[in-house]
Amino acid sequence: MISDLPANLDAASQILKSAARVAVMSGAGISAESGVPTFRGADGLWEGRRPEEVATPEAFARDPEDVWAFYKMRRDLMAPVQPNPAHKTLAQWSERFEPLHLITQNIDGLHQAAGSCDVLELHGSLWDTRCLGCGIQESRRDALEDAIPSCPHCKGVLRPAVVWFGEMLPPGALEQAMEWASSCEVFLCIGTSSLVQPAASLAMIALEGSASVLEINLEETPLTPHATLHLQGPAGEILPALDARMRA
Ligand code: BJW
Ligand code: ZN
Repeated sequence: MISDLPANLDAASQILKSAARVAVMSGAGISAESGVPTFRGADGLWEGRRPEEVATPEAFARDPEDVWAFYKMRRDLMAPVQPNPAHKTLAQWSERFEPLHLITQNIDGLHQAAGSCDVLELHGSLWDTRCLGCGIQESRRDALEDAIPSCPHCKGVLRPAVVWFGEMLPPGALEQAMEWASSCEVFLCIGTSSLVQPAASLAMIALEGSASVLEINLEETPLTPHATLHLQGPAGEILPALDARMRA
């Protein structure tokens, strides 16, 4: 299924050309070509550390300074990073499709930096904090100097406003994503290992709703056997190639 990329690109562009309602799910792989490490696999962010050490509420309760050090490292790493041709193509497609619903598991903000509006961030944002005291969530792009930053409103402990394992998604986010997945004609699944729930189930919901599911990934994933087409390659090349074929 994954061997003939040119034929799959032709087939995928035909499917997209005749579609109006498109939903997109992006994962860490879409930002890899911008220089953002993915989570799993060689050189991934989890390599050498167990996710439960840094991405659970229990880890934060145990050692908030250590967890903040991980997120501050990622804020420093992300600050100069720019969107790549995959993010930019999707931003252009918001004009082409009516509608294009963009769902991301990423916390990096690169879709918005590329010009996409109304991005549904299933796992929160690296740039937002939430206060454990008063609950206020706000954007904090400034450098957070303290080892454990505190709330400017109530002096409570701040945490990154991201979704850790064992936590619920932001209120309403899953419901919105499920609605988009069940009502789209094409569901594009880009650069995700399709391992983390409930995000991974959205492609299956789209299939149940008779959508075509197009997967763009360097590798096969648990979704691949179910996908209508698997486009194997870097998202930053595949998406512009699809765009060019759709214009031809
Ligand atoms: C490229 C590329 C290029 C590279 N081009 N491609 C049901 C069954 C089993 C378990 C569960 C379940 N329901 C809930 C769970 C537990 C858990 C879960 O799913 N665990 C699994 C790991 C087994 N889920 C949760 O806890 C979720 N909460 C929840 O469900 O609440 C209700 C509930 C609670 C408790 C019990 C039951 C129900 C919350 C999940 C939150 C995930 N959070 C993280 C961290 C966010 C903050 C941060 O960034 O620090 O989100 S974990 C991490 O994984 C991050 C990512 O968004 C997420 C997905 O990763 P992604 O994007 O797929 O990245 P990678 O690295 O895995 O893959 C990259 C892919 O790109 C690869 O395939 C590459 O090949 C590819 N690639 N370069 C194209 N250039
Ligand atoms: Zn507060």
